[in-house]
Amino acid sequence: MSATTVLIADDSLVIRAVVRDGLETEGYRVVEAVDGLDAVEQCRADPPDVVLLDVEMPGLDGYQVLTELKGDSELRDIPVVFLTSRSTMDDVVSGLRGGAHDYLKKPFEGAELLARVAAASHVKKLQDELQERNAALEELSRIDSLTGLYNRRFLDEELARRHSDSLRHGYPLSVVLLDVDHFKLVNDTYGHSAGDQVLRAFAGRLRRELRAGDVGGRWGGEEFLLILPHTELDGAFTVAERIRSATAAEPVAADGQSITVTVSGGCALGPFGSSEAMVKLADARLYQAKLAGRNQIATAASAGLRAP
Ligand code: GH3
Ligand code: MG
Repeated sequence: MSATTVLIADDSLVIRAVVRDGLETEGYRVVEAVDGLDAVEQCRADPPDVVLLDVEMPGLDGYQVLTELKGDSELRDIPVVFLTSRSTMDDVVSGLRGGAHDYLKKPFEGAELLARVAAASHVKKLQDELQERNAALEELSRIDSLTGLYNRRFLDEELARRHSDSLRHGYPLSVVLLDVDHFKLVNDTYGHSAGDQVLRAFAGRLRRELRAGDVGGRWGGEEFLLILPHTELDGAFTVAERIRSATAAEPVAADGQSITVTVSGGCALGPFGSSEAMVKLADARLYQAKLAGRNQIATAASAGLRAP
């Protein structure tokens, strides 16, 4: 793990040297700022874990630096400890009200400096851990637990984003809805757990077939949605058809059995109307493909196309 970085912002060379000395012996990495503006710039360039901030400095004073840091979403969580020779309660209170984590009155003892920096650094570590956990949870909330693909919630949001982006920038956007044929029969014949394994294997195939920039996920049950930006209908058909033919050609090994499934698909080219309308059209074409005998991909031009 890298060392905790403390930025000391003070216009006094002596104070900076004393602080550096005390903190470096304890294993901290120390960077120095000579005034308020320098402190803000250094925080933006390389955010430290803790800021020790003098109140009276030329240019921006400590309160103004604090305001800058708190107004920046990338920097607002860095704990700030004021170093102040002003010791009235008003000064302390206005610092804390402005979002400072703590304060230290000059002149200070080395031991007190270390204790306050350690406490501030501990708070920062907990905050960082919480943020990482939140990011992991956020990622999990987009993922379907059976297949590891994106789930319906994410696909809805992503398609709405891509839909408005393709309208704004004028590029084609295709969607493909794929549905496993007679999947109820797979469950009834081989059991639900074998059915689950078939869905997982199909998800793996989708992942392999999609290009960077394409998005695929589980729309629900045994239905999967592909979002293909910058893709015309023939391109969408090619992708879907590749997945269809590979699925039909390669049986899945599940619970000691070899299970062959087929998929049908419907493609729609946009952008038009709304993202929901695009999926609705793909769904209507998927229905045509089912009616026409399954194991085929339907596009606008002609329902029930299958490559030779
Ligand atoms: P079609 O060719 O017309 O699509 O027929 P189908 O049997 O695939 O369609 P139907 O909608 O009648 O049945 C879908 C089945 O998929 C029923 C449902 O129990 C099953 N299913 C949905 N989600 C899962 C799942 O997560 N695991 C398993 N094993 N089965 C699932
Ligand atoms: Mg089905």
